[in-house]
Order: sequence, then C-alpha cells, then structure tokens
Amino acid sequence: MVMVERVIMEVDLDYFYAQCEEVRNPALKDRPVVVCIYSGRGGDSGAVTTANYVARRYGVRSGMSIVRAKRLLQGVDAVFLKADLDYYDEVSRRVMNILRGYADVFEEVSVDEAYLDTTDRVRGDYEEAKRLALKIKDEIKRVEKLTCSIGIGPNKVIAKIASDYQKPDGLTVVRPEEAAGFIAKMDVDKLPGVGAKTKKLLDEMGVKTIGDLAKQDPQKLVSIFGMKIGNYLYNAANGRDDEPVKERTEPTQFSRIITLKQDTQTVNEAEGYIDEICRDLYAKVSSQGYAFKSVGVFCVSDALSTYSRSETYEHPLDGYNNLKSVSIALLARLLEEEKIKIRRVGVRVSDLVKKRGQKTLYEYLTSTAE
Ligand code: DCP
Ligand code: MG
Ligand code: MG
Repeated sequence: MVMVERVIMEVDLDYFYAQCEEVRNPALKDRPVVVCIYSGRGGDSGAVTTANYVARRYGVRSGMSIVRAKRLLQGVDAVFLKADLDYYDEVSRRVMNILRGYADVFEEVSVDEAYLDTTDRVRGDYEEAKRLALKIKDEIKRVEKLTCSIGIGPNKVIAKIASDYQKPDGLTVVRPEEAAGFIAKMDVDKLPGVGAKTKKLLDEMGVKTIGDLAKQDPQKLVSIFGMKIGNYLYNAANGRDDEPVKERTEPTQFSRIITLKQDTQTVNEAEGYIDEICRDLYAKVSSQGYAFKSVGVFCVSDALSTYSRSETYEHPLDGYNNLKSVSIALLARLLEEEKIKIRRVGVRVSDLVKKRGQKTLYEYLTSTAE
C-alpha cells in the first residue's frame, strides 16, 4: 500500500474581533482599534481581547489590561470598543459554514480558527491545495470582507505553525519533505502545547529551538514529560503528528469554580465572585455558539462538603445578566436552606442549545424561497 501524505489546512482569521469592527465601520481601518471586555467594576477595569495591527505596532496585545493599552496609545487617535460577542459569533458562524464546504473533514477549533483535511479534495497535491487556499481566502474576503491566514502542511501541528507564520493575510505552504526543516530554527514554544512550564524545563536541558528538541533522545523526553507528552514533543519537533482532523463532538456543559479569599455565609460577600464567574463563563459559552436551558450553582463548604442547586427553563436562557441573576438567586436559596459557610463557589450551565449553525426561521424561508 502506498502511504498518501495528508494535506491539512489551518485557517485563522486575522485580528478577528477588531476586524469584525472594521467591517461594520470601515472608517476605523487606519486607526488603532482595541476591543475590550470591561470587568464591570467601573472605569477602565478589564482586559483587551484583541487589537488591530495598527494598535499592535504600539505594543497592544490580547490579554493586557485596558489601562495599560490606553497608556501605550496615549496621544494617539485610537478607538476602544466594548466586545460584541454575539456579533462576532454570528460572523464566525457564517465563515465556518464557508470553510466547511471546502473540507473532506472539518474541525472548528475556536471562534476564528479551523482545521480542514483536504487530502481527497486535492488528491494529495500541494499545488492544488495552494490554489484551493487562495480560493478560500478569496471567498471569505468577497463575502465577509475579512482576511485570514492559512497554513498548509502534512499534519495539524505543521499547518497550525504555518498559518501563524505570515500574518495578516498570509498563505504558507509546507510540503511534507520540508516540514522538519521549516520548524527547526523556531523557538520551542512555537510548538502547539508548549507553554511556559514546558519551555522552562526544556530550557534547563539546553533545548531552545525545535531543532534542538528534535535531536533529543525520545526515551529521555518520555522519562521527563511522560509517555504522551514526551512522544508528542519528539515527533512534533521532527515534523510528525498523526492527530486526525475530527468533527467536534458537542460539549454537554460548561462550568467554572472559584475559591473565595475568605469563607462566607452571605450572598452579598459572594456576589463579586459570582459576577466574575458568570462573565467568564458567559464569554466562553457564547464564543462557542451556545445558549443554555439549565443553570446550576455549586459550593464547597468550609467542612469540604459539596452542595448544589439548579434550575431548568423551557426556553434557552441567554445573556450574561440572566445568567448572573439566576445564579445569585440559586445561591441565595442554597445559603438560606443549608446554613453553611462556603469556601468555593461555582456555576454550571447545561442543556446546551447550539446557536451557531442553526438557521433562523427567516434564513430558512429565504434559503428555500427559489
Ligand atoms: N481572544 C480573547 N482573549 C485572548 C485571545 C483572543 O478574547 N486572550 C479573542 C479575540 C480574538 C479571537 O479570540 O480576536 C481570536 O484569537 P486569535 O488568537 O486568533 O487572535 P486574533 O484573531 O485577534 O489575531 P491574529 O491576527 O493574531 O489571529
Ligand atoms: Mg485570529
Ligand atoms: Mg485564533
């Protein structure tokens, strides 16, 4: 049997939230655009979700505080916008539908990112794959006015690194025989999954680049990082990865739990935590395209027993405010009935309903009208 090399694409939209804002208001294009999530604690408390490339020239980055971004952009004609997650989600849904149509197998990874296995579609031909990628970029540009960057490679690891290689509006093709060489000079943390902790351990072994990692004894890597990660690191560094592109199976719930700075018996003292949890949870759930019909609150008491209360509604509950008010009401009920001191508090949403990919009645009617 002849082994056919796979042809995997990774598509990632450029400065996604900020680019969506530019599409909605093209006058923003030449100005620094910073999209923020405000914490609700007033003023500029909160974080930057992303910024356009104009703002990035001033050092603005995802995850930094709004205060810091404002300092970097002092005296510059910059725009700070509140994140409109529902709008980005809607754009994402439409882009994903376009991408899905080009793949043999399609895997949505995040709101702006997907893997496409296109091996059969291009009959294993990398030239053909490049043409297909240009066509995809073209369609997304034409239909949604958005640019994206695409990486093509023999596996997910290479495709992902390639899509990040030239940004924005990039296209990087890495043929199977070029894979190991393509990544050899890069820092180890360019490998997906290598975070600060792994990087530090590797650094202590004198491993700085992916090429250094590729030359390590695989047994040694396994003894340090365990079978799964050790093997992954060794193979990935050598340009190999067999992880299949797979359609996402749907999650059934999302939850988040926090440890209180001080144990408490009152809803008032827990409210700030509930607020933080709900903000986080809501951003996560809605960025993945879900609404939910059930909300649960769970607590760990100072005696380490667990308690929970939940509520299920007939129709999906949407919006951060709804999530927060239901959570607080549930916690109030729990505290009143159990008379406990709580140490940790969490919120769980379940009975998920997919918003993305679901046609509205209007879309359904117009798509079947002809
Ligand atoms: N995001 C966020 N908080 C972060 C990182 C990202 O809310 N710490 C959101 C905003 C981004 C979106 O996710 O627009 C996609 O993340 P990417 O990492 O793909 O970053 P961008 O698309 O913004 O920029 P790039 O051009 O580098 O892909
Ligand atoms: Mg992106
Ligand atoms: Mg992304």
